Amino acid sequence: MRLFPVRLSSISKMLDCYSQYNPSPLSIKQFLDFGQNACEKKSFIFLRKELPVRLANIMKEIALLPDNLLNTRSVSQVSTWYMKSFEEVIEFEKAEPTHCNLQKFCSTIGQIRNRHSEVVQTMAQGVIELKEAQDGNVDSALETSIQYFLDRLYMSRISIRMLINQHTLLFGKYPNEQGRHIGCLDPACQLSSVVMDAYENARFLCDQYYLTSPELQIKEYNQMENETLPIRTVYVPSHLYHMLFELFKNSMRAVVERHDQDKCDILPPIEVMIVRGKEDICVKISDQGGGIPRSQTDQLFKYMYSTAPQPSKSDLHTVPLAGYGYGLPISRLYARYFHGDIVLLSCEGFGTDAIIYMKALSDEANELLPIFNKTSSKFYRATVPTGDWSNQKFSNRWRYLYSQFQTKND
Ligand code: P4A
Repeated sequence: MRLFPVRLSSISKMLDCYSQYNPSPLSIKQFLDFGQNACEKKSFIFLRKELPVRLANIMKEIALLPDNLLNTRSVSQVSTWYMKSFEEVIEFEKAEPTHCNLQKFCSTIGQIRNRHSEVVQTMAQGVIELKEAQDGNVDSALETSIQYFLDRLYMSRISIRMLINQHTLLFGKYPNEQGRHIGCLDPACQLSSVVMDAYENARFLCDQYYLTSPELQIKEYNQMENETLPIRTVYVPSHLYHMLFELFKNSMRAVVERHDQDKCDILPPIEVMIVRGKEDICVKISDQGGGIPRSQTDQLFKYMYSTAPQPSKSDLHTVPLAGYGYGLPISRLYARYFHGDIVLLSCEGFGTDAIIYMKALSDEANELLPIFNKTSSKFYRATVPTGDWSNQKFSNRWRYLYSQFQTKND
């Protein structure tokens, strides 16, 4: 009978201990070098410390969430998953890197990845539960801390999944015969092919939903090399695909809805420009979808605005092309994860440019990781941020516009 509380308290001591370490960010170059001289023991020894450090850092922040969010069924579910995973990975703290233990480790972290596969949907559900419990009254202080927290939680999750994927792809049961790929990294990722792939899949959805879709035009400009060669870089193609797919869905929705009235109208194409400079690689997606006011571009990255109850899944045609889920905020996290970014520039009345920035040099593409410390914990205790500029809140107008979007498409 005494076993349980004793074990529980030792786990929470471990959590305190590991949360005091800062995560160690890796660069794309380090992931690549490491994968090319793959050593499973080294990877195991790194991960058995680094995984609990990253888990503990974010678990400390989960614990600081306001009670009304933490106590929702969904968020306490997520919190339980983290506890369980921390417990499982900590088992390897002092394990010898024997063949048997290495195998067990692989399957344990694989299980952890599966356990956490629905964290994003579940957190979104938690936010809906909170909204409902408060009759839709979520003050701006609460909204700000939810934004702050979710950005950090999802970034931590992206990074943990990257570490797990690299290890399991390189050393797991099915060692990869993926050609040039190093785990989930492509050392020669051709940007235009990821662009076309994302476009085709977004277009498929667009055609199903609207019975039409805009064309694609791609241009490349390579400042650095022979201009006839397609631009390539070291990157995680699935991350880039995720960002592009999301941006294409937005552009297609804007273009088709804007030109809907006039059935004979030819849809203006979506133009993609891929550019390599010395420091940055940019992928710019330009559409003539009518754009949005400048005051609302920031709102598109807010989790609270994109959180709406799921439409019924029974009728495929009720699922809108874009607008649900956390597409944009999470896409921006993917870009920022390796010190890139996503920026939206809209000309209201004409169209929108979305730019994906990536670091051109793989040793500058470092993981960007949340660190739990005094500064981050202060954030959760902060009350309403008092403005020190004479601006006004414009959120009401956007809320109204967004509700128009939702009803139109649901
Ligand atoms: N104009 N421009 C965009 C949208 C509109 C746009 C839009 C009405 C707004 C919300 C939305 C999808 C599209 C665009 C490209 C972008 C982002 C927004 O990358 O043309 O879903 C939430």
